[in-house]
Amino acid sequence: MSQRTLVLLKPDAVQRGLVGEIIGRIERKAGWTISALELRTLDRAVLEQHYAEHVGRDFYEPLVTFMSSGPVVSLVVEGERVIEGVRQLAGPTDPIKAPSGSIRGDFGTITRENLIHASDSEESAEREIKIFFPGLS
Ligand code: 3AN
Repeated sequence: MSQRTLVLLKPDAVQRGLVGEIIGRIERKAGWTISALELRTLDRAVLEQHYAEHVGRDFYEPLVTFMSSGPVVSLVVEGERVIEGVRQLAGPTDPIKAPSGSIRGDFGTITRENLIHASDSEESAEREIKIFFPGLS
């Protein structure tokens, strides 16, 4: 089943020079393609939409501060079971609990600075793609 998903390479990934490494892992999965890609620094309004479900949580303010601290790479990836697949490549939210071989497991230590966001469902993917790439049909 072909799907599309919204992926963000967070400010820590860009600042640490891990963009090529992470996109390379995505590109090497058979049949997945990148259909949109942009580097930009996110403002609060975009982050409030993107993280609407987390507003009011104790980690929300530090998360928004971190996510607006430098440029992120946003991309849309399309392909077979790509929603579950990119989340599998990313690993669990807490990088210390993430297995070796996953992006968070290989490169992360801090839950907030966990390198990558990937949509968690088809509904989230469509909602998030509209936020980051409103011109994409
Ligand atoms: P995931 O990105 O694994 O789907 P979410 O959607 O639950 O995780 O959380 C969104 C982001 O919020 C995470 N990627 C992480 O940066 C941050 N976050 C989530 N839980 C925590 C936490 N307990 N402490 C600090 N930051 C958190």
